[in-house]
Amino acid sequence: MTPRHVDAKPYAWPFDGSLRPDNTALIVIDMQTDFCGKGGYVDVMGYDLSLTQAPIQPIKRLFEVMRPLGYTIIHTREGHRPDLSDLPANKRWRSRQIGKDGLGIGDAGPCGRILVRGEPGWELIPELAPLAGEIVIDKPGKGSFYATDLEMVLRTRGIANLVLAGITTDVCVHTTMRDANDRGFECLLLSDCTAATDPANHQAALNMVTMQGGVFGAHATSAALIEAMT
Ligand code: C5J
Repeated sequence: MTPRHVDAKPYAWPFDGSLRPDNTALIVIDMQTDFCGKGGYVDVMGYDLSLTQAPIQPIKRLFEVMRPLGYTIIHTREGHRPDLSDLPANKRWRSRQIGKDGLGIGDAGPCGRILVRGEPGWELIPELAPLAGEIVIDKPGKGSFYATDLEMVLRTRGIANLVLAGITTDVCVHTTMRDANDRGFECLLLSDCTAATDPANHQAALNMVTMQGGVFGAHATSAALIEAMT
């Protein structure tokens, strides 16, 4: 088979040229109202929503290209059980240090209880709603592997290459990329389909990927990925 590579940094990705719909998945991390919608958690914390909203259109475009080609699409949602039995006390305490009026995870905010499963703010945004049959992973932490069946799903489908999109670059996306890399998955972070609540952290997260010959994988634009896939 002719090798297919994406023009990526610091190397043409994937390393072995094996970019195919049957072995490559797109994982879209935490595109929830709580992270990019008015009245959600990021908004309550006072961060600039335009930053975390920036990846919405590029991800939408990626769906339009990857879905008809047959690539696996996976969505994740960060959130906790309504009884908060899976919310560590320190995570809750820290979240209350910055939120308006001391609001934190589990508390009632403008979009319902913050990061609680089933609440309006916890839902994936309608623009990027999963199609029937697409996999949705619910995770209590920042990484997508911890306390989930993501690895089992990827292994069962024969996925070797993982394309990462979503928010936020420096937290849930990076944690997932690092965990995936340790598990042997070949990772590509999409620079325009991810964002952080601080642009400097977004840039730093991209730079980190390029160290040591691609210490966690590589990064590229969605345009470069689309060019390689089509
Ligand atoms: C955060 C995330 N930042 N999805 N979650 O708390 O990155």
